[in-house]
Amino acid sequence: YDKTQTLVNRQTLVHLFEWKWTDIANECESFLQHFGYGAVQVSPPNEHITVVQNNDMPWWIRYQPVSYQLSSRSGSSQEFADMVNRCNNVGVRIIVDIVLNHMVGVGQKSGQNGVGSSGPSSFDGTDNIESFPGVPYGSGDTNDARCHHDIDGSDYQNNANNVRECRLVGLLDLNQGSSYVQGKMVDYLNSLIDMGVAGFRADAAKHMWPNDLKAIFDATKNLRSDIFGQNQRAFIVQEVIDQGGEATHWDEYILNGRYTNFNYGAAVSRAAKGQSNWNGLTTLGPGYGGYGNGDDHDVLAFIDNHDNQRDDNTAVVTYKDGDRYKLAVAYMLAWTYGYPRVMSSYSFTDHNQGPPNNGAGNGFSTRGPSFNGDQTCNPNSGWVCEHRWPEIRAMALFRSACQGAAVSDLMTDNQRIAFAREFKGYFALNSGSGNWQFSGQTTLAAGTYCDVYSGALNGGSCTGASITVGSDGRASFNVPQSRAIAIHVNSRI
Ligand code: ARE
Ligand code: CA
Repeated sequence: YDKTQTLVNRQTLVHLFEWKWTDIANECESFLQHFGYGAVQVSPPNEHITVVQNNDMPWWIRYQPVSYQLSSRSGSSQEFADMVNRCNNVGVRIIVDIVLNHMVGVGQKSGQNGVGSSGPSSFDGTDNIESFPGVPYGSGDTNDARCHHDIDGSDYQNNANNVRECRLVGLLDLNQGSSYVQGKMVDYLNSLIDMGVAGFRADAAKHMWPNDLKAIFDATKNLRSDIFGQNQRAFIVQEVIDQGGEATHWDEYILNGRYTNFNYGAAVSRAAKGQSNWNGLTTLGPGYGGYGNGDDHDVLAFIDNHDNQRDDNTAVVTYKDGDRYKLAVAYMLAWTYGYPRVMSSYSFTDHNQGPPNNGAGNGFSTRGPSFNGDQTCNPNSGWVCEHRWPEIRAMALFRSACQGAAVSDLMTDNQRIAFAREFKGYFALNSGSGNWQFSGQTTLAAGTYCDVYSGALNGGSCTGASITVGSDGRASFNVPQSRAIAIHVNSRI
C-alpha cells in the first residue's frame, strides 16, 4: 500500500483543496501533466452536511459525512467519474480523502438550524438517534457502547482507547470493528476503485484501530488492471498526527501504507525561517534525532496542510510566507525523503472561511480559479495555487528529472545547503543573509544550464540565470538571499 501508483517520473502529489471535479479534470489536462505532478489529492467526494454561517459555507463541512454517495460541493458522481477518466488519460492519478472515522457532529440534523445535506439523503445526528438512511447506519453502528462522550485533551497523551473510540470534536464515532460497518466502507472504497482512483488519504486514521483499517483495506479490490496493471493495490496514506508524547503512534499504522509525517514539515519550516540549520535535515529517516521520522517509503512528506495552515501561530510556513515558503517546498522537492505533497490553497483570512463561491443566491456554489498569462492563478479569483507558482512548478519538474538519482556532493553551512542528484540535477538554497557565492560539484555533463528557480527554458532560451558547468562537473554559483538555484538535465540550454 505504500507504492504511489503514479507514473515513475511523476513523484509529486498535489492537494487541490476544495477544487471542483470539473476544474480538476481541466487542471490535469492543461497543467499538471506538463509539470511533473503525478497525482491529485481531492477533497472528500461523499455527501456531507451543509451549514451557512457568516454568509459563507465553511470548508470543514466536507469532513461531516451524511452518506457515501458521491454528491458534494465539488460535484456530482458523473463529474467525479469524468475527472478520474480525464486525469488518468493524461497520466495523473486521483487520491481520495476518505472520512471513515465518523459521521456528522452530534446534534446536526438536516432541516434544522440551517443545516442541510449536499445530496439527497436526510439524516439525524441527534444523540442516541444517529440515523443515516443514505448508508444506512444507526446508533448501533457507532462506538457509543464503548464511549459516549468526546475525546478529552489528556486522552491524546494517555488513553489510546479513548482516542479511537470516543468522539473527535463531537463527531459521531463509527465502529470500524463491526463487520457490517466494514462492509459499507469496503463498498464505498470499491465504488471509487471501480471508477479508476489510485488510492486514499485516510482522514483521522489515528482515531481508528490499525487492525480495523487493515481489515477494510485488505477487503478492497485490486486497482483497475486496465489502468494500473495486474494485481495492484490502492496507495494509502493515513492521517496520523504524532509529534511525540502521544498514546497512539505513527509506526502502528505502517502495516497499512504510509503516514503523514507532521514532524517533517515543521522541521523544514524551522530551517526555512532561519530557526535551525539545514544540516540536521539531511539525515532524516529512522536514524534522525528528531522523533517520528520513519523510512522513506513509509512517509508522506509535506510542508503545510489544510489544517495547520489555519492554526494560530502555526509551526509551519504557508503561502503567506512568500519566499520562505518557496524555499521549504523547493527543499522538499529537491531532497529524496518521502512521497512529497504540495499544498494548493485558496486565500483566507478567517479559519472557517470556505472556498471562493458564487454567493448566497447560488447556494454558495464554488467559483473555480482563473489564470494569468504566466500560468499562475489570478489572485482575484481567490485561489492561491501554490502548485502553479513558477518556483514550485519548476521544482516539481526538477523532481521528475531527478527521479531515482541519489543525493551526492552535499555542502551545508547552517543556513545554506547545496547538493547534486547524481548526474541529473543540482540544487542550492540560501536562507541566510547576503549572497552565497561558491563553487560546487554538480555531477552534470559540461554545458550551459538554465536555472529554473529564477526562470525557465523557453524555446531554447533561458529567462533566468545561466549556469556553466565545466568539463570537471564544477560550476560557480551566486545564490541570492532567500532564494535557490536549480538546474537539471532537462534545463540544459
Ligand atoms: C467542526 C467544528 C467543531 C465541531 C465539529 C462537530 O469546527 O467545532 O465540534 O464540527 O460539529 C475538520 C475541522 C474541524 C471540524 C471537522 C468536522 O478541523 O474543526 O469540526 O472538520 O467538520 C486532530 C485529529 C486529526 C484532525 C485534526 C483537525 O487527530 O485527525 O484534529 N484532522 C482531520 C482533518 C480535519 C477534520 C477532521 C480530521 C475531522 O484533516 O480537517 O476536521 O474529519 C494535536 C493532536 C492531533 C490533533 C491536533 C489538533 O496535534 O496530536 O491528533 O488533530 O492536536 O487538535
Ligand atoms: Ca474513532
